[in-house]
Amino acid sequence: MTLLDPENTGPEECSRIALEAERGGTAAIMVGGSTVASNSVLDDVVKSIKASVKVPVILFPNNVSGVSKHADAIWFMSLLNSSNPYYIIDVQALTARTIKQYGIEIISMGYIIVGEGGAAGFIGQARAIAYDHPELALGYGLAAESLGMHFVYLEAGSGAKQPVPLEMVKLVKGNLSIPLIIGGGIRDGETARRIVQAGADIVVTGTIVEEAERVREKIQEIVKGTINNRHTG
Ligand code: 1GP
Repeated sequence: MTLLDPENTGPEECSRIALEAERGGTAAIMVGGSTVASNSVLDDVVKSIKASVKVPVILFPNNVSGVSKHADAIWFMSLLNSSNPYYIIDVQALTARTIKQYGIEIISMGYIIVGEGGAAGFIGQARAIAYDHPELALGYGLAAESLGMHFVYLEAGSGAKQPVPLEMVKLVKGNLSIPLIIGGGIRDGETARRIVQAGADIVVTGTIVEEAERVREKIQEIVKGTINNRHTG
């Protein structure tokens, strides 16, 4: 999946990148960013993307400002390892009624910040799980599953120098029954291939897509890395 941040990129550029990403084989466009502060800016970006692509457009909200009625779906996510209950349950309670009224698809997800954590970790006041403690990531992942959440996302932070380590992906996926999403710092097809081989069901790339001169080719490279490389153990 391709992540676009409306704070970095305007509506026209987002729709151009989204279309190229779709042509490159992305499964969905995710829209969000740690510092999104304007619903109207988000609305404009989502509308513009929706007008140009057929793949689903899924919100990836950072706060109450991450909600738009123009999307197909929303990751209804809880930052499980935040030290602030606001990001665990309060922002969800503040937005749940509006999201239900919008009628967009609601997809529950346990969001776990690991490693450096980037801006998401800072804003979300996460107690980021160090890379050498995969067992802690597993604990939070299993807690998400046991609470009835449908997806788990291990987030290294946008632009992370090192993506989520393979050992952490393996341990979490090896003990989890729900799909695992991995994002943060994935920049090439080979890294995507290794992460999928370790057990990721979904790989998210953002920064590299916003920076790439040839978006379609970059996405093709990453998608190629993920196809037919599924972990089967
Ligand atoms: C961030 O996991 C996503 O929320 C994507 O990270 O920007 O490093 O690809 P990148």
